[in-house]
Amino acid sequence: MGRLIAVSNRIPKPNERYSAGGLSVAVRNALEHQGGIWLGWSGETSESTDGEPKVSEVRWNNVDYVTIDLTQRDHDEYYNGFANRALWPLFHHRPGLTEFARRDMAGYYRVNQTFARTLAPMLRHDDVIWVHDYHLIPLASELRALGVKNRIGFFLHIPWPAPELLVILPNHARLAANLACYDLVGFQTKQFLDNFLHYMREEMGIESDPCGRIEAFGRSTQVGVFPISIDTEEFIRFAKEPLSPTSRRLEKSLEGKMLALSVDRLDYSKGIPQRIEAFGRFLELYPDYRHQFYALQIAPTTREQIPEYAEINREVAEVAGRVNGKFGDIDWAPIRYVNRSIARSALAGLYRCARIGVVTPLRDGMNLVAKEFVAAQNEENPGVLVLSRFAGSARELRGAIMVNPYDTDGMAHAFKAAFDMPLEERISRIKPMIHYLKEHNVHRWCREYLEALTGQRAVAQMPSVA
Ligand code: GDG
Repeated sequence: MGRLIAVSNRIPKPNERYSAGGLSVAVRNALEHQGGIWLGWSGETSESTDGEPKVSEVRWNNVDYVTIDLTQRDHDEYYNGFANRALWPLFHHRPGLTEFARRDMAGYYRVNQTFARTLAPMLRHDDVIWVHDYHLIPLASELRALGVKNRIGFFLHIPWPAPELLVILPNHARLAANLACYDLVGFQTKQFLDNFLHYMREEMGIESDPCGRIEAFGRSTQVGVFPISIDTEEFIRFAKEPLSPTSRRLEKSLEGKMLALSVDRLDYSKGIPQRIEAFGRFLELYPDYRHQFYALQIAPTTREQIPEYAEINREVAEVAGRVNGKFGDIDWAPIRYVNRSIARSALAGLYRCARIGVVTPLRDGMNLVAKEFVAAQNEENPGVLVLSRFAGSARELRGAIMVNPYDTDGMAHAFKAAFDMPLEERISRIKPMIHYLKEHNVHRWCREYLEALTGQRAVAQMPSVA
């Protein structure tokens, strides 16, 4: 294999090794090992005078980090528009929040063209290209249009929707044709892969063979399931370190009460208001638990320029205030809400302080927080994971208490079961999951994907489960 070329909407800073997430660490390891390029948006907007975008390059440990500025219009149409107001809500099964505008769609294709035009002249014939996520679905077709013949893979980090929802997008057929320009398309779960194959069969009349190969639009594309994971050893290591000052402050403030912890980007797909509502219901059904626990929600703001995100911010603050007002006392309030980011190295300690980890998205590609929570637990005295059946990780983390986040009473009962769970059962649930995550870490995910992309491994259609 030649060099590895990774492309994603945003890329980490070259020297940001430990503050970056597991995905960045794994992709960066592969890039440094093979040598290569990581291309993405700089996070900046600037107006171009000659029609060409501002491109910056930094070389660090065998890797060229290449970033492109967007114009304000690109940013509005491609990022805030088509990617985050059309694809994100629709792929998370929220058609009511989906705003489709032809202008945004044109911006989406235009930015993908800009990425392709920037990348194509940098390529060597044996480079292998790995494209990440929904912002860049058309990138391979734009590269192919420029004559690029290299192997190109795509990995979708978010769900692929059911066919009857996908067809709401006026350009659904074009997106499918865009995907067919890749040599390998990876999904997080078998359900998302099945949604895609079902769409290809029903809408396009294209069948896959038993190995997950589809012949469409004059090309052959392999599809497969590659559930992403975390840097498990890193989390275990972090969790074993002495508690950070942040975790110590938290532990002290609990005054011996139990902690239910949730960590999410502030996003309507994560089910945060429904979860806080369920804590209110829990206190209504089981008043003996008043003063017995704190539910801490950490939710840093994201995508704040998009109106639906300002709305979820308001909604979470409102429901947390209401539940605290109704069930709180002069010396205790059940919900603690922190609307900002916590240092990555402190997160593992917080996970370890928690009796329950509450991860209840309405729909989620994988959800790495669920895996991080499990990896951070003390095997001799672990916490309990309460997990939405609609998170991709529910397919693997079978030792969790599974919930339906739309069922407030069901969630309330699950909180009680989790708080009451005897030590022996907590241990017997957590141990196989930790063992599974040690085996299935993000480095393995990265290796298996790249081996499949370069034809060194057959694609497994069904991942193993914990
Ligand atoms: C997309 C898909 C898929 C969160 N708050 C803080 C913080 N985080 C970190 C977590 C975790 C990451 O952010 C969030 O990852 P998730 O997987 O939970 O969710 P998305 O951001 O929606 O990611 C998702 C993922 O891509 C990977 O394929 O699993 O389904 O939606 O690592 O720890 N990190 C820090 N402070 C915080 O306050 N440092």
